[in-house]
Formats: sequence, C-alpha cells, structure tokens
Amino acid sequence: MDDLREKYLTLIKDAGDESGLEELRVQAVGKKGEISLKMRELGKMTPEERQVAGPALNALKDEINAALAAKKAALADAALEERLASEWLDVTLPVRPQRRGSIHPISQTMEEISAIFADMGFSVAEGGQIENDWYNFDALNIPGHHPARAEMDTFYMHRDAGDNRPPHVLRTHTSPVQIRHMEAHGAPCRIICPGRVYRADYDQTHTPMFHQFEGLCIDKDISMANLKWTLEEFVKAFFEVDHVELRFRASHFPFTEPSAEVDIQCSWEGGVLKVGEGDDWLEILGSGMVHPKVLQNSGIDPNEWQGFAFGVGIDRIAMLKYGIPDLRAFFDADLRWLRHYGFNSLDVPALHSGLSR
Ligand code: 2NM
Repeated sequence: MDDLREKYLTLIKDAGDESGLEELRVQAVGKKGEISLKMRELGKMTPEERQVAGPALNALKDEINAALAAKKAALADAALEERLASEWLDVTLPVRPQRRGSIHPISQTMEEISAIFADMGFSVAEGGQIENDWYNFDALNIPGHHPARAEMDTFYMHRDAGDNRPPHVLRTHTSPVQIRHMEAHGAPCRIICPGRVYRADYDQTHTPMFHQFEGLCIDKDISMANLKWTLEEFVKAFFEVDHVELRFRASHFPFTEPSAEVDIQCSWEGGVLKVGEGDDWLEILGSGMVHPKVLQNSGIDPNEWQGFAFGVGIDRIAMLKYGIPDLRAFFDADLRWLRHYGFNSLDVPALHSGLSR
C-alpha cells in the first residue's frame, strides 16, 4: 500500500496537463483501477485482516482523490495564468497614429446635421428606400396626373407581365418616412429624415442616387416664424458662422402651402465661398407649411395641428461647406480622393467641440 501511495502521489505531482491527470485517475481509482482492484480483494480476507486493510485502503483512496483534485486545480490555475499573460494589453497606450480609413464627407455632413437638429429637440427617423405610390406620391398630395410626378424622373421597380398592380418605386425624396412617422406616432412631432433618394437624372450637377434630409415639426401654434428661426439656427450652426441673412422666395410644392424656397447670403470673393457675408444668394432648400391634406392623409387632424417641413440636398451643402468641386467624385470610391476629403473617425461631430474640427 505504501508503494501504491508513493507511486501515484509522485505520478500526480509530475502530471503535465489535465488529460494526463485524468488518465492517472482512471488508472488508480477508476472502476478497474489499481486501488479499486485491491478493494475487491477485501472479500477474500479474514475479518481480522479486513478490519485493518479496509480503512487503510479507503484512506489511501481519499488521499489520492484529494491529490488529484489539488493537482487539477493547480493545473487550471496555471493555464489561466498563462492565458492572462498572453492576452495582456495596455489599454493606456495611445491609438496607432496611421489612419486606416476615413469618414466620407457625406457621412460626416449627415452626422453634423443630426447633431444640430438633436440640439433643437428633433430626433432622426429612417425608412426603406423602396416605396409604393401612396407613400411616395399620393399621401403627399401628388396625384397620378400631377406634373410633379412626371418631373420627378422616378425609377420604377419591375413587375411581372400581367401583374397590373402599381409598381414599387425607388423613393424620390425622404417624405415617405415622414408620412409613416406621422401615421405611427401622431402629433406633436419633431423629426429629421436623412437618407438616400433616387431620380433618373445624370449630368454635371445630378447623380441618379443622392442624399437629402427633410425636417418636419408638427404642433399647436406652429407658424412660418418657427420655420424661419429653425432654418436660421441650422444654417449658422452648419456653416459655423455667427450671422447669416435668409431670403424666402414664394414657391410651389404640392405638399406645402404656403411654400418657399430659401436662399442664404454669401460672397464668392476670390473664388471662395463665404456664407453670411457679401450680397450674393445661394439657393439651398425648399420649405413650407405642411398641406392640410398631407396631415389628413397621415391621420392627423389639420384643424387641431399644423406644422412646417423642409427639404435639403445633403451632397450640395457638403460640397459648399468643404469646397468639393465635383459632385460625381462623391461616388467614385477613389481612395486618393477619400484620403483627401475624408474625416477622422475619432472626431465625432458635436456642437460643443466645433462641428467639423
Ligand atoms: C421639401 C420642400 C417642402 C416636405 C414636406 C414633407 C411632409 F412629409 F411633411 F409632407 N416632408 N418634406 C417638404 C416641404 C420637402 O423639399 C424640397
């Protein structure tokens, strides 16, 4: 018995890993292990012999089990220590200086817009890029025969021959998101809807996919004055100037009444754009008071609520702000262009830190 003890305690002490240790356990105290076999021999002993050998064997078995458990814990500890040592990481090290990628100017501009409007209590709403007739046109007071529908250069989705349902369309503006939002949440509401929109138009100043954001504010006692203040605050914050004149020109959209196109004061002295100086004007957006029919179509009572809405082309104001001369370069995925015009992913636009620094 002393030999057995000596043998197994030494083997256990020298075991290198958990699977080796498990083999030892089977070999010593498993069902057919050496100690278990010895215990079976107890039956052949005289009662006197058994009284001595029985407790001694049990004690040995306990001792070996305890040694196995202790070694198992020690091996697990060692494995953990080894893993922790290899996974060690100094989180206080500075970020690697080389820039691997950059934020596209349109993404940057969208983040800036969101930060500005969030500060005025607007939240961001998004929706799908494939829409149906109702949400893209009818709900917005643009009926089938309306010239605005033809003017929109709409992309129609394919329908199988014989399927006479009206086709889906690629949304031509983000207004459907606003209709769906009013339908789902009712009034009051204050949202901006940025996103991709599509029109079949391609030249120097148009791409078939472009970005816009629309704003919508519905409440009691909302007027054009609220619209003017909101847009002034936006333009000042976006172009990072303290003062700017806005010019409202009467216009027409089916979904607003009255409607206005808005120009901002600027100068082009020396070929550089300065917003809020000089006596030139730059058209940047369309706006108006939401048409009562649009409210009604969205489940909102126009006798109780009213509001303003506006739409702005993101690509264009991004070009103006960041001096990007060519619209189409936005979508060329040219790495040299992206490195030049891209933004650092760690500088998240926020009003308190300077929007675009
Ligand atoms: C514009 C100009 C004027 C507009 C209207 C709506 C809605 F859904 F509330 F009716 N959203 N956006 C709107 C109004 C858009 O873009 C030039």
